[in-house]
Amino acid sequence: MSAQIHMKDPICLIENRNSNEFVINTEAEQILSQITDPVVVVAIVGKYRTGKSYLMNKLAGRKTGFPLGSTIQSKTKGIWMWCVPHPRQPSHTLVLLDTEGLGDVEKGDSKNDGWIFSLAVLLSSNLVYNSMGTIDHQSMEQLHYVTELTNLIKIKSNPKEGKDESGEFKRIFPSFTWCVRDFSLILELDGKKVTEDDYLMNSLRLKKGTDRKTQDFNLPRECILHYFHSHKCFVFDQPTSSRNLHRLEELQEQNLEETFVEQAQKFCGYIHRDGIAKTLPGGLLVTGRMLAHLTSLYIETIMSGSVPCMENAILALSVIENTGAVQDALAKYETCMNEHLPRFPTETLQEFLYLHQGSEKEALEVFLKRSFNDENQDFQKEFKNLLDNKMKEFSERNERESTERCQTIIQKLSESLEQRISQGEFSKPGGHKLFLKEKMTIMEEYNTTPHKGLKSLEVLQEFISNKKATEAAILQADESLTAKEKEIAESQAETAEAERQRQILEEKEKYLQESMENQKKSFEQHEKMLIEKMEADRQKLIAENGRVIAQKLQEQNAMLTAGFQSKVNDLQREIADLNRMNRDTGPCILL
Ligand SMILES: Nc1nc2c(ncn2[C@@H]2O[C@H](COP(=O)(O)OP(=O)(O)OP(=O)(O)O)[C@@H](O)[C@H]2O)c(=O)[nH]1
Ligand SMILES: [Mg+2]
Repeated sequence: MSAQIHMKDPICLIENRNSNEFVINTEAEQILSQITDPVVVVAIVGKYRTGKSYLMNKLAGRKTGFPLGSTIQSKTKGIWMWCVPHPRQPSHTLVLLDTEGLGDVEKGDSKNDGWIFSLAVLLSSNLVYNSMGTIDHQSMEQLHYVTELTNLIKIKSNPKEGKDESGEFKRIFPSFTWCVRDFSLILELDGKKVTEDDYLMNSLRLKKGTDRKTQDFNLPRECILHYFHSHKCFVFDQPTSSRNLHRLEELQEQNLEETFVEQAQKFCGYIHRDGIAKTLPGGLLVTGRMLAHLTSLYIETIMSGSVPCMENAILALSVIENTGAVQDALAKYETCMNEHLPRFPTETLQEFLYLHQGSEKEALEVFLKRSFNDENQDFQKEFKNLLDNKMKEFSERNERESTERCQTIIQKLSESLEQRISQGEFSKPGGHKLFLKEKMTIMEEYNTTPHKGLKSLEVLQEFISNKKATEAAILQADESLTAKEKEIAESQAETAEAERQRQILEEKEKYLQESMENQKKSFEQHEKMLIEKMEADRQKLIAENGRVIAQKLQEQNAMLTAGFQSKVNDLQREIADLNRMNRDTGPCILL
C-alpha cells in the first residue's frame, strides 16, 4: 500500500491555456505518480456556473477546496484534481476531477469543450453530469458532447473499415450519474411516485420514428444508453434562498435546506460506497501512477492533433509499467538478499539457494503484481535474465567471503607452524614426524571450525599445496628415516593429495548438479506463478465480458420496446461476439 496522500487543497491537473492548448501540470502529475494504490476517479462535467465545484467539495468531505465562483463568469478552468484518502476503502485513493464548465459564452469554443468532456470520460471511472432544473430538452441539448465521443475517442489503432467501435465503450467508459440541481418538481409519473433512477430512465426513453426531429431527440439518449454501463440519477433542491447562494461556502449545514443536506449526503454516500475503481479493459486496476501516465499520454496525443486511442495508450502504458515492474522486482530481490548478507558465507550451497529462492519468489510476486500485457512474456524473460545475473553476483560474493574467511582461519592456525619452519625446528632427525603431527593438528582444528562456507576444501588444499615443497625438503633432510620409509611417506602424501582432489571434484559436481536443479526449480516457479496470473486475468476478462453481455441484453430490451429492430440486431451481433470471445479464451499457454 502506498503512503496516504494528503493534499490540503486541489491543484490544476490539466491547464487549458489560450487557443486550445492543454498542458499537464507537472506538480499534479508527480502527486498522482506517487500513488501506487488503485484509484476511484470521479469527474464532474456540465454547464458552467451550476454548482459543480461545490458538489465536488462535498465529496471530499470539505466545505471549501475547489474554488467556487460567485459571479456570472465561469470559475474553474481546465481540469482540477484533488486526491483524498478513500473514506470507505483504505487501500484506495479517491481522485476528484473538477472540470471547466461547458458552454461558456465568453469562451465560445465548443471544440475545447468536447476535449474537456472526452478527457473526463477517459480519465474517470465515475462520470457525474451536472445540470440545473429538470432533465429536459435543454439539458439534453447541453449534453450533445456525448454524441461526438466517437470522433474524440478511438478504441483500436487500426479499426476494421467501417466498423463501429462504440460497442466497446461500455467496457471502458465510466459509470454515468446525472445530478439535477435546483430540482423543483415532484417525482411522479402518471400519478405514481417514482425513483430518481426511474425519472432518468424515463427521460432517456427513445421515441419511435425515423424523421429528422425524432433522430435528433433520440441521438443523445441512445449514446447515453449505449456507451455507459450504468445510469444513476440524484435530484437536489436549491440549497438555500437565492440571496444566500453566493455565500454558500460560508453557511453551516443547519442553515441549508434540510432536504438538500439529505440529498447531498445520499449522493456522497452512493459515490463513496458504489463508486467503482478505475480499470483497464480486462479488469486491470489502475493506480495513481498509471493514471498520471494515461493523462500525459492523452494530452500528448490531443496536442499532436490526433485522437486518443485506447489500444495505443494501453500499449504505451504497458511498456512503462513492465519496465518499472522489472526494476521494482530486481530491487526487491536485492533488498531481500541484502537482508541475508549476515548469513554469508553460507555453510552449504543448499543454504544459499534456499535464501535465493525465497528472494526470487518475492521478487517475482512484485513483478507479476505490476506487469500487464506482457506480450510473449518478453519482460518476464528480461527480468529472469537480469535476476540470474544478480544471483551470480551474490553467489560470487558468498564464495569470496568464504575464501577470505577460510584464508584468515588457516593463516591464524598455521602461524606457529610457519614460525617453526623459519626457525628450522623441523630440520632435524624426527622433524618430518613432528611436521606431520603439527600439520594434522592444524587440519583437524580447521575442519572443526564452523562457518567456513563453500570454499573450505579448496582453501585447505591450497594451503597444503603451498607446503608441499617444504614438507618434501623436511622429509629428505630427516636422517632418522630410511629410504624405504621416505618412499612410503611420499606415497602417503600423494594418496592424501589425490583423495583431496577427488573430494574437490566431487564437490564441484555436486555444486553443478544443485545449480542445475535450482535452475529447473526457478523456471518451474516462474512458469507456475505466471500461469496462475494468466488464469486469473482470463477469469477477470470472462467476468468482464459477462458483465458487458448483461448490460447489452438490458439495452437490447430497451431497443426492442422502442421498436428499433436494426439496433436490436446490432446488439445481438455484439453479444454473440462476446460470447464467442469467452468460449475461445482457452486455458493459458506459455510461449
Ligand atoms: N442555485 C444553486 N447555486 C449553487 C448550487 N451549488 C452551488 N451554487 C452556487 O453557484 C455558484 C457557482 O458554484 P460553483 O460550484 O463554482 O459552480 P461551477 O459549476 O463549478 O462553476 P464553473 O466552475 O464556473 O463552471 C456559487 O455561488 C455557488 O455558491 C446549487 O445547488 N444551486
Ligand atoms: Mg467550478
